[in-house]
Formats: sequence, structure tokens, C-alpha cells
Amino acid sequence: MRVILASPEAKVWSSRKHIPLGLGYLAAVLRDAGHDVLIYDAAIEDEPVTAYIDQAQQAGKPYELIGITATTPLIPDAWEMAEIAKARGLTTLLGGPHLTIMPAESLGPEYPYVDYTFKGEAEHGIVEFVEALENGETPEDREIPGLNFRRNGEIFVSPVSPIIEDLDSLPFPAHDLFKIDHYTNLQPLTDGLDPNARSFTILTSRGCPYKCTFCSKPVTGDTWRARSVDNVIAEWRWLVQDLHATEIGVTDDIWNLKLPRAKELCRRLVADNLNTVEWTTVHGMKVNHADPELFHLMKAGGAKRVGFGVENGDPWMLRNIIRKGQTLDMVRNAFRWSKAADLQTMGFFIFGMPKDNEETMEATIQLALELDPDLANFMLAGPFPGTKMWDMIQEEGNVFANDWGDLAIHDQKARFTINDGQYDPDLVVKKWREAYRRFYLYRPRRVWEKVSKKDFWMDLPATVANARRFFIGSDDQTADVAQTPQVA
Ligand code: B12
Ligand code: SF4
Repeated sequence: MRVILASPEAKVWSSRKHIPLGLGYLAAVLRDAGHDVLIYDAAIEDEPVTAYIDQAQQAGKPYELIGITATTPLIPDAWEMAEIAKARGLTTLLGGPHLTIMPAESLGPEYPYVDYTFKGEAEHGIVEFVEALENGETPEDREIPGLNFRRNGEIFVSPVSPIIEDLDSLPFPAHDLFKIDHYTNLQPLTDGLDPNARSFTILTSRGCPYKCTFCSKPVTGDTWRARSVDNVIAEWRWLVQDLHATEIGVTDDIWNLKLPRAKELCRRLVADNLNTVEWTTVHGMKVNHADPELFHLMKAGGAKRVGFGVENGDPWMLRNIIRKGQTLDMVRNAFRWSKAADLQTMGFFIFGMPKDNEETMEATIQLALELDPDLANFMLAGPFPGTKMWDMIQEEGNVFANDWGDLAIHDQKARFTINDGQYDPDLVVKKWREAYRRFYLYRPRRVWEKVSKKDFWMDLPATVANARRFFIGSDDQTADVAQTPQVA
């Protein structure tokens, strides 16, 4: 069967364009099962998806199914894409994080053009689903775990959200199907925009046993499952030697949970001569599963930069609200050790968690200044459904958002308040903006480091746009009033 696997374009502010790796996995299993798959990522395409659908139709080889992926802020765009595809006669199936959290919502009467939704990891389910369609069967009759549908006006939601135990049993993502020349490097804000990069991402494990209150990990879940080092190295070799990657991003939830495995992976990158291509831990690694040796091995293995989720500089907030299972001393050690190994560092900090106040946010700024990472990423807390934080806000506060699209992390406005007489969303945005100013602007050494680089002048238009966003922005944070849909 001819299938389109599509990702809508993130209308959220972001200059980062990463390959949608989940679709790469689904494309690989479908291709192995003999199907013809197109990956359509609206973020990097010049033509609308209809161009592909119409061309295939005219050529007499029509696409029959479109599978669309969506995180929560992208769900309105996924609906729009499903409506367009349905009007051209394709079966529509939606999957990904948002559909895993809210599988029934998209099957409601407002979205008649969505035929099916899928929750959880879909490598097994999608093959069975497509096989059923191809045989002219009704997929719902097969009782595929994770598949949700409506029948006679009633919505049926699968009781399970599948997770795949043996990750080595999966084929590598179909990296070769991505139009990799259309993607940029992974961290243009830090490295300057490189439109000629061949940037791939890799997942060495799935899941995370920690339960940080702000984190939504609906698909990969709480059970950590690791691929064998051999299996990861084989994919890495394909990326480096055959697909000529110029940069690799490790995007696991927590790749270093088991320290000996993490070290073994680095040693193998050296032994197999795969350390020639720089790599980063794009979304961070956990500070409390590290030691000095790990960072030295990472450096030897080709790592360029490490990121850490620091979140907050106040010990009470870390322990009682964020619940990240790490202390400030662990954070300090991880930064010290990675700098000693000559790795660049990134710190991720969150402003505006419930109970954050002037003092705790000041502690966060102070910690950022003390740690002095090469890149400090200050984020406003985003209330994602399915998180503990979302539950706290439902009990004690209000979400300010008109639709799911408003939950984009990089939008510069507060997304919620807590009605405890203390929490102040305007103060949150003020401190967040202050953090950027104090970290990046008010320190002469930082400013000099930046302006003395060629990239600064080459990227000046983007730099000015970012500066406006972070340092100036609008002060009316709570103009939009809450009408966010509730979790099913
Ligand atoms: C890499 C990554 C990114 C990258 C690339 C995203 C991309 N293009 O894929 C970047 C940095 C660009 C990014 C951006 C954002 N991200 Co992000 N990102 C991730 C991360 C770390 C890994 C994604 C991944 O590869 N997962 C592994 C694959 C195997 O899983 P998967 O993609 O979910 O796909 C599986 C299933 O979901 C399902 N599936 C997926 N699509 C489909 C489609 C069909 C038809 C079917 C049947 C099944 C199906 O099958 C797949 C295979 O098992 C996840 C965390 C995580 N553990 O997933 C966060 C995560 C997905 N991101 C998240 C968020 C919030 C965002 C942003 C909205 C942040 C923002 N700027 O505001 C943006 C949105 C951009 C976008 N395109 O959606 C949240 C989503 C939460 C939610 N409720 O939706 C996550 C879960 C992080 C978190 N813990 O909070 N992200
Ligand atoms: S933020 Fe990181 S450590 Fe915390 S639960 Fe999410 S993936 Fe795990």
C-alpha cells in the first residue's frame, strides 16, 4: 500500500528543524513489510502535502493512507492536514504524544475527518493496521492494541498504550527517506545556522523512570529500555559512513541511566572510528548518573556538547515541586566534570513552576550565573496535559490558553496561574526575561565572546529577532483567558 507519514509544521517559534524520528521508525517497519512510504515533514517541504497526493493520483498510483504525528501544540495543524487529506479520499490515522494522552478527543464529532487515532509506540500496530486495510478488512475488527476508532457514533479507546520491550528487534529508522539536505544543524542558536549540515538524531534507549512533575513522556513511558551497544553502534556507523552525517544528536529521555553502558558506548565509538562526527545530548542528560570518567570518554567518543536539566536553583523547589531526584551539588559536579573534560555545556532552566516566587527564581538566575554554561536555555513552564504539574494547576489554578497551540514552550507569555495568593505570572515572565538579560547581556566577557565570532555578524538578522523576543517582548501576559480543553 502507498502511505504518507506526515508531520505538520511547528508554528511555534523555533529555528530548530529536527527529523521526526518516530516517523522514521514507522517508515522502516512499513517498508520492511513491503509498503511504499513517503515521509512528508511540512517543516522542510516546499510544496503542500496535496501536491504529493495529487501527483500520485494523476500517475495512477494513489496514496491510500496518511498517518500524521502530533505533539500537543501541533494537534490543530494535524487536524487541518487530516481534513485536507480526507477530502482527497485518504484514510486518516493520527498518532504521537498528543494522541497518546488524548486518544478520544480527535475522534469527537468536531473532527469527522479523523478516521483512527493511535496511542503509544506504533511499530507493531501500524503494520497490522495497514495489512488489514490492504486486505480490505476493517482494522477495528483485529483489536490492535493502541488503536482507537469510532463505530456507530461511539468512540472506542484501546485499554493499552503499547511499549516495545526489545528495541533491538526494530529496524533502524528509515534515515535514508528523510530529505536530510533540507534540515539545518541541530542547535542553530548556539552554533549559528548551518543550512548545509547533515544532522541526524538517534535514540539509544526509550523511557525514563524519573517522574519530574513538568515532564510529559506519554509515549516512551516510565520503563527504561535500552538498545544493545552493538545495535546502536551499527546505526551510528550507517549514519557516519553511509549517510555522511555531519552531526548527530542523541535524543533519549535519559541515555546515561546505566553508567557502564554509557561508557561502553563511548569506548566503542572510539574503537570503531566513529568519533569523527561530533555529537551532542540535545535534550540533556541526567546529572546524577555521571562521573568524571564518563565525560572524558564522551569527549574521546566525539561528543562536542552536553546539556543538563538543571531546572531550578532552589533546593526546596527541586525536592518538593520539581521532584527531579537530584541535588544542587550533583548539578555543580556534572558541570565541573564536563568542563574539565573540555566539553561545551548547556543548562536548561525553568521559570514559573507552581510555588516559584521572586526568591526561588532569583536563586535560579544565580545558579545559572554560577554554573556559567556555554548556553543557558531559560524556559517558561508549559502546562502539558498528562503531567503532575497539569494536575496541580487543575486543582489550584487556571491555564491561560485559547487552544492547544498556545502551549508552545518558546512563546514568551505565561501559560497559567496558581491561585494561592502568592504566584504571580507577570513576575514569572519578568524574571524569565531578566535571566536572559543578566546571563547574556550584562556580562562583558559573554558579550565579547559572542561579538568576536564571525557567526554573530553572519547571523545578525536572526540574532536581532531573538533579542527582541527574549529581551523586549510584550508585557501583557495574561490577556488570553483560559479555554483549554480538559484531559479526557
Ligand atoms: C526530539 C524531540 C524534539 C525535536 C524534534 C521533534 C520531531 N520533529 O520529532 C525538537 C527539538 C524539534 C522538538 C520540538 C518540540 N517538542 Co519535542 N521532543 C523530542 C523527544 C526528546 C524525542 C522525540 C522522539 O524521537 N521520540 C521517539 C519516537 C520513537 O517516539 P515518537 O516520536 O513519539 O513516535 C512514536 C509514537 O508516538 C508513535 N507515533 C508517532 N507519530 C505517529 C503517527 C502515527 C500515524 C501513528 C500511528 C503513530 C505515531 O509511533 C512512534 C514510534 O513508536 C521527545 C521526548 C520523547 N521521549 O518522545 C520530546 C517531546 C515529544 N517534545 C515535546 C514538546 C512539547 C515539543 C515542542 C512542542 C516544544 C516547543 N518548542 O514548544 C516542540 C514541537 C515540535 C514538533 N515538531 O512537534 C513533548 C511532547 C509533549 C506533548 N504532550 O505533546 C515531548 C514528549 C517531551 C516531553 N517530555 O515533554 N522535540
Ligand atoms: S525531565 Fe528527564 S529525567 Fe525528568 S522525567 Fe522527564 S525524561 Fe525523565
